[in-house]
Amino acid sequence: MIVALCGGVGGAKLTFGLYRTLPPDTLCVVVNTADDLAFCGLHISPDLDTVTYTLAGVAGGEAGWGLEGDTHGALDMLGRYGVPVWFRVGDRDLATHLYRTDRLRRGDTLTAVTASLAAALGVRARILPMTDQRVATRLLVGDDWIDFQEYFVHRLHSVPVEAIRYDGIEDACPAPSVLPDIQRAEAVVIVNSNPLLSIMPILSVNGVRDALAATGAPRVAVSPMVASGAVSGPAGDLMRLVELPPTAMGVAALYAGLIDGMIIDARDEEQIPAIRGLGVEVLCTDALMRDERDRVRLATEVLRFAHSLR
Ligand code: FO1
Repeated sequence: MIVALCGGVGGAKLTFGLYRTLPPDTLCVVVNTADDLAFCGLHISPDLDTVTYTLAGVAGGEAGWGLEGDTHGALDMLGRYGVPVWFRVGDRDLATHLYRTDRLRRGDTLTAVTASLAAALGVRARILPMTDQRVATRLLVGDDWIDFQEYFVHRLHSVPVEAIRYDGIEDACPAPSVLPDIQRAEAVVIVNSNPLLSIMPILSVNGVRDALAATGAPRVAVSPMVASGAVSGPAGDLMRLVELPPTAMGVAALYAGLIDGMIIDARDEEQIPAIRGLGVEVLCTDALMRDERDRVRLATEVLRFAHSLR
């Protein structure tokens, strides 16, 4: 069993590569749920859906979220009723949120619903929410704490953020098989997701950091920073909140004590000595994923590197 810790679109690409490289039922993906939101009474879990759709091969084209070729008829009608529709939920995607919300209201857990959705879409990897409880990332913008999707989608992550918090994290227990899966993993891969928005919420769930620190399995992280900046999104900018540089070295420092190895891009080669100085081994390669071949190539290199650290 290989365990991957993952957020949304960027991380899902490498996770797809892992899924294609490994026997499918030997991959377990622990997914950030601190981006979850309520929309018209529906429970939306964007990162869980992005990972599930990506592994199922039905994810939304260029953008990477939602379903490929989806339409927005329902959203357009909601707009006519005066509902804010900046969060673009597609018609077929809506079915996922209806199904999830109905099951949750009947008392099922997010873990159970996620497993049903994945199975229905033919995904054989185990996809786990980080927790079955509600955790919500909130960001301090000016004098206001705003919701994650308000920041990320509505304000296009272009406003200055003063602080981040994960509401509910103190009481969040890991979803039932998260800790056992980390404990029996052959290797743990922290994929190239946004460190503060996607990975830190997972690491902050009670017991996850301790389980990672205690496992004897090799633990590797793939840097989302290439050439001293994030490949996409606000990851680089947010690193200043933890007083770390927006570089592979900064991410290695953030994960220090929890990783044995780091995969960085060849353009960041000069950072190798500093990262090794943290006690973290380095694999330097082409860390950009332009297409499906790149995803599989990088995943293969990541797994080979992890095994070399055993
Ligand atoms: N991201 C956007 O940038 N704009 C959207 O309108 C949007 C809608 C959306 C609907 C369903 C879903 O599962 C994801 C969606 N996302 C959208 C992606 C999502 O907000 C972010 O990628 C993640 O939360 C960050 O990991």
